[in-house]
Amino acid sequence: MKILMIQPNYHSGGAEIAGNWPASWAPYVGGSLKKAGFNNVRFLDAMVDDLSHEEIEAILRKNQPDVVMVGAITPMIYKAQETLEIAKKVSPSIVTMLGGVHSTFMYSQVLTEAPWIDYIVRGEGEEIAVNLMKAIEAGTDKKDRHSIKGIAFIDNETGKIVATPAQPVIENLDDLSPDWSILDWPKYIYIPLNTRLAVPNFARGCPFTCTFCSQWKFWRRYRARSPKHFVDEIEILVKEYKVGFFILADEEPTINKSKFIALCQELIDRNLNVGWGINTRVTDILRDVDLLPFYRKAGLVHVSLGTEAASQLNLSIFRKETTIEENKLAIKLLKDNGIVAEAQFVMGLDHETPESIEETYRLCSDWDPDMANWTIYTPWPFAELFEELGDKVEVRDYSKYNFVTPIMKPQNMEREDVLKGVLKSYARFYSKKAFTYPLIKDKYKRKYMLGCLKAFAKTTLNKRFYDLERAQVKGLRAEFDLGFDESRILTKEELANLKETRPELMADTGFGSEEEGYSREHNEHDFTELGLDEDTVKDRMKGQDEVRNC
Ligand code: B12
Ligand code: SF4
Repeated sequence: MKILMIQPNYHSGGAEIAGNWPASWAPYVGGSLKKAGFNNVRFLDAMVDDLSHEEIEAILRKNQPDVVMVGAITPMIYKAQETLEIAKKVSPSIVTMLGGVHSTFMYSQVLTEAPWIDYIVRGEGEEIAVNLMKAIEAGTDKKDRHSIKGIAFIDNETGKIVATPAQPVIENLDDLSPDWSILDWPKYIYIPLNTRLAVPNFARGCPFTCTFCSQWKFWRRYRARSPKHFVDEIEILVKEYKVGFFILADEEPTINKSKFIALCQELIDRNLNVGWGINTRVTDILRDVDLLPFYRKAGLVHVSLGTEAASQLNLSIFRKETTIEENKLAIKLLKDNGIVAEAQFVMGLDHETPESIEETYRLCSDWDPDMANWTIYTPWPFAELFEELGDKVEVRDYSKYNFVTPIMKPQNMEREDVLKGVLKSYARFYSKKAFTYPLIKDKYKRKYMLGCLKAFAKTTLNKRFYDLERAQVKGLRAEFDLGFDESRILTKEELANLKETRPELMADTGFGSEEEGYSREHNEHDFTELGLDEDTVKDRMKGQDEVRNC
């Protein structure tokens, strides 16, 4: 059976500006298919190759796959739907399959809008894809699909949308067997180091339950691989595919301190000479202050820090003095240890004003991180907070749910002004850094920072950064058209009656929680299995309703 996996061609000019990132779902799901005996699995990266619909169609006509699989996060959902529509147009006999976080929760809307999608795979894809593919190959899928766990589809007989019970999570992540050979490696270059980039998964899920976040719901239970199994994979990536840098795809890589230390030790012992980066929280850096030289020795060269203080700042300026000091300290500690420190700020919350944007910029200047990243608050339609926001979320054009477009209008500011303020912060921050990066003494770090600057400058000039193409320069002023699809902006009346009039637009937020062991209410945790120390738990429990970006 010929299986073609496609990453939809979606761009928003955020993190992607650092280079060409491989889509990890494809090697992970593709690897499990191969292990199950499906040997003809290929991957088309329409995003990195920037393929038009016509080009995708031509490739599909030439290759005539039996199954087309597409993965999508929220902003790329329409592109994903369109990609699968092309597949059905090429041949109605092609089985179309969609997976990823958005359709896991929003299958009802997706199947209503895109009835040409045969199957939606909900949640962690490896095992479900194999079960489904076996049925497709045997020609029994239509007959048996009600008993295949973790899928959604339109029942041909009734015309109704059906979602089967969720598949249990993969308890032992050491069972993962990603097939990295499906990637066309020379494409995946990380600009800061001009080397190949991989995005492997060490741990999945998160033991916390922040109300604005959906990742903990998606993965359901926190699990980590054994450090040895994980580093075996890194060894393959380095030795077979010449990967020089990897960024962990994890939500919470450092929470289990002993496992993280073991991972670093394993990397040191194998002397793989590979750099890597993570996203983590300030408190983990402070917790591990004595270990930072050890982490650096293991190749950890870039740490992107969550945004607790920035959100506090938005909500009530300088309310928690200590946290702001902690952020500053964590940045200093990382820098002192030769690790690139990146600060992340979430902007555009309800209380944002031009003054608070300026204040955030000043604070950032004071902390002086090596890099700074301003993302715009995005209300995922399946996160708990979304329900609380209720009729405030009138923009339902999910293609703009991308961290670079203000979906929510702050009380006292226009959306466009949030965007302008953020862009101004970027311009000021990086124009200053252009003078200081060349003076960095550490050769590796200097190369890294100048590479980042190059990526930033290049994508600003070609207007890919932050989707700058939407700016119209009028004299000395720039005007922005946020480009929302008007038909996807709901009125107050529509919003008030959504559940009754448009039930398909509602998320299935209960995904997989009915099964024994998965149900987690907000603020309900069982950390015993992780063996976390009391301080870590206490720290993670505070400020759960505030916006963090892990
Ligand atoms: C790496 C990464 C990127 C890379 C993407 C690389 C790529 N080509 O996919 C880059 C840096 C380019 C990127 C960009 C963006 N990203 Co990003 N990114 C991540 C990150 C850190 C890891 C994702 C990952 O690889 N996970 C590991 C894989 C194995 O998991 P997975 O993709 O979910 O796949 C599993 C299942 O979903 C399922 N599955 C997925 N697809 C399919 C398809 C089929 C057919 C099947 C059967 C199963 C299946 O099976 C897989 C294995 O179990 C996550 C944060 C996180 N910790 O998860 C954010 C995250 C996915 N990104 C996010 C966002 C919003 C963006 C941007 C819009 C932000 C921006 N403006 O920069 C852009 C959009 C892309 C673009 N081009 O503009 C959000 C998405 C939230 C949402 N609700 O949709 C996340 C969750 C971050 C967050 N905290 O909110 N991102
Ligand atoms: S925001 Fe971070 S800490 Fe909170 S639930 Fe999501 S992944 Fe976990």
